[in-house]
Amino acid sequence: MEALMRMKPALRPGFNNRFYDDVVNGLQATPKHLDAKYFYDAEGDKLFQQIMACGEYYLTNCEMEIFTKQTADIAKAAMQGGQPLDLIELGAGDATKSSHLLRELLAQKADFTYLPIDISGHVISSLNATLPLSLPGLKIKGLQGEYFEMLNKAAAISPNRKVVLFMGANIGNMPLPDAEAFCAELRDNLNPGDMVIIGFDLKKNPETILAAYNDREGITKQFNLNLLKRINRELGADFDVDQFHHYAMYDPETGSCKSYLVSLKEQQVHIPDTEVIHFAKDEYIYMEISQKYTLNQTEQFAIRSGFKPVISFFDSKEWFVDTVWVA
Ligand code: AVI
Repeated sequence: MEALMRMKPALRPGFNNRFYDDVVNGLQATPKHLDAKYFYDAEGDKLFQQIMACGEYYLTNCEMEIFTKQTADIAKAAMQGGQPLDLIELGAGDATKSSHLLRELLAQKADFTYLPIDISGHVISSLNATLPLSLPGLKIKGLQGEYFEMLNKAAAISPNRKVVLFMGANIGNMPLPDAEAFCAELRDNLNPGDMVIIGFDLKKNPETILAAYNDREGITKQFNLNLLKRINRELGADFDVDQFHHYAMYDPETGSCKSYLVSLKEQQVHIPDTEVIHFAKDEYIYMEISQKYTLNQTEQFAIRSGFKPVISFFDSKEWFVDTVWVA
């Protein structure tokens, strides 16, 4: 292992150069930052499952309530405009929530194919193998890769009308301008009449939001620290994770919830083949944004990116919305 770490990064077998470059650039920048997409290695996936199951993290339960209690109405909205259709899910994960919609569409004998898209090959092969067993008759074609590349592939596979699911408030992990650019690009990749169903976490009591990202058990803290551990594991760095404090804050005016890791002392971190990274005491690494919206903002967002908002589905507390836009 040590010998492997002494090799030039680009020469190591299986080395993720993109990860290395992003980490080094982020830690050499002012202020320091890391890309939240790197939270999700095997350990990060497990910690995220624990976050979703913890009491304070309301988002999953709210969206689950929408997809279990309003399944027929969501199916009706998706099927408007005729069949057959391709139901595409961006970042499908284990499809727990969307499988309720799939079951409903099967019960209604809709002519559709489910195309989950995920960056993880493991996720896609597991969905391809398990979903047809729990949902007999399901036509599934999992696509492993980047969202827009796979959307193009889906368009090339069939001319069917597309309904794109983008759930879990994943859009919240993009800063506002990036989220808008993402929606505009999504629109450019669809045809008139195609639809998207997007999950947004809504503005609510600031304490409720903050608690979701600062849970008492410290799972979110571990989730953040795991990225430093991942950098140690995969890039041979020497972060002392006990010397970083997890700090989450929510600004009710802008709706942005942000998390940081704050250095508890002046310290240095070594990453092979690059300059030493210096941390002043109290210097922070910006880790993640989880943007919260008003319904009105989501509608403006739809319009600015070339969609027409059609219908919105809320949970009973109106903390979360899955909103349907037509291209
Ligand atoms: C995946 N994403 C929507 C989560 C969120 O709520 O922003 C990620 C997360 N980060 C900390 N807790 C959950």
